[in-house]
Amino acid sequence: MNTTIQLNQKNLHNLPDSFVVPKYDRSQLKAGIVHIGVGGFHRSHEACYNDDFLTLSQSTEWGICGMGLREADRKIGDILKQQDYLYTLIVKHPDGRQENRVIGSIVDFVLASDDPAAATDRLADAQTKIVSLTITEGGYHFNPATNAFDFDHPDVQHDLVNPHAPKMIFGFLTEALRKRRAKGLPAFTIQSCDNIQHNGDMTRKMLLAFAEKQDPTLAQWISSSVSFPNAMVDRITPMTTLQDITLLEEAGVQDLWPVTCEPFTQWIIEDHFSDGRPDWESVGAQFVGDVTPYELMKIRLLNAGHSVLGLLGSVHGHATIDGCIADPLFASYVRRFMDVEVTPILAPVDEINLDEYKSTLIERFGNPNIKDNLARICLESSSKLPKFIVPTIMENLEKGGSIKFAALVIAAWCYYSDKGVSKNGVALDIVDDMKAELHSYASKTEQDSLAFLKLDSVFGDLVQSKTFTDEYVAMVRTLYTNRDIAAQMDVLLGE
Ligand code: CS2
Repeated sequence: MNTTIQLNQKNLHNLPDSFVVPKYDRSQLKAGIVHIGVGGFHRSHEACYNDDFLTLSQSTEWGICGMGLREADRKIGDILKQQDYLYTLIVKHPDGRQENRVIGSIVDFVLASDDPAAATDRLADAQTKIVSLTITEGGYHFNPATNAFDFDHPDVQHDLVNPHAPKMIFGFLTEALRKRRAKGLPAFTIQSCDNIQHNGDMTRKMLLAFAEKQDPTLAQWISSSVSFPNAMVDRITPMTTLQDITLLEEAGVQDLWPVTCEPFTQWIIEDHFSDGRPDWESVGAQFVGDVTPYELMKIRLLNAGHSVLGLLGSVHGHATIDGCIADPLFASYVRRFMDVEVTPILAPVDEINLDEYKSTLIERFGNPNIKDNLARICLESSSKLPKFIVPTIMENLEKGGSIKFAALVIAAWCYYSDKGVSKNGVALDIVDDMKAELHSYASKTEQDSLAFLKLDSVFGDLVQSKTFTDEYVAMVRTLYTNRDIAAQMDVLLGE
């Protein structure tokens, strides 16, 4: 009979040989980093770099304390705690090889909603030198229509008048920094790991907008003391499935929430930190003076490429990114979008050959063992597309470049938001904070072909561009008539 061993510190050295385990003394590790938003991506990326760093350096300063701000984060906190914060990172290679790697760099977890004051104490502790974030693209309270911080959210309103019991990210950071300043401690670095261009600058702008309103003197201190390095982050990390858990059980280990990812990983960071940092460059991260060309390349090609496949693929009836890439029409389409609409607006990146970068992306997307679900890709499209695709369209409109490949994606998104089914009538699993609003705008398309574009908090003033709307209206009408997105893709590729 197969016996499975529970993953925890006590059992760490009794795991099957096929599991790679941390080779550093976790009992000595202090958490120099607090990470807010312990999702799959943090666990496959920063926590993994840090695990490598701890192995190499045997440092005791740079463990990670995970932090969740919402009730929904309770589950990951509980599971991690039960496993002494250990989990398996399953790295899936395209040829079927699988590495099972136990990551040990997380050493604690705090659910901030349980006790906000304890959470801000933790952030304000002298030991905390970096606060890193994966709070999703939508978590920054940025409104593209006004280009400013969105004060309308009820949690923001709450935090403005309840500084000591915050609920949202900028309330927590402001209160923690207030405590640090009062204690005479140096500010921590705030390190965004979200897919937003100039993610550090965006975090700074949003935090200062909030702090300025709540406590202008503190805002000044934050402005002069806190570093917000911009960074480009990359590793495709699909959602964990039951099958992943079962696979580990079959290999002899019970892990209640492993993470799977591809072998590729990249982290390019601007090197300014308020209070020190781990030598992540010793384990493959790259420090540069200006991350702009790298992040632009990654967000506009990889993330946008994902959204292109995600929305067109969902309407067509594909289920996963590799399923799309296995369909030559989709593979050609995404490559053409990258070549014709994105490449011309990218600045050259020193040591990167863009052609190779794009070919590698298509290979990565095609990894048949990753099975990245389109539902994950399309999750929160309302905060992704304004960062991944709309700016590309806007720049092409200014420069007279092609916009048709992207326009069809917006048309598909309209149909997707309106009908909520693929062309075969299969219901789509749409998760978006703006789902109701997206639906309400999209559902007026049959009376007004431009209705969807009028959602200005997503599209800005795109609807004002006649060049764009001429293409878009024709596409939307055809799609609503024949429901055949593949035929439209084919036509565009043939033009
Ligand atoms: C994806 C990203 O969420 C998305 O739409 O494009 O999660 C992507 O997989 C990562 O950024 C890869 O680094």
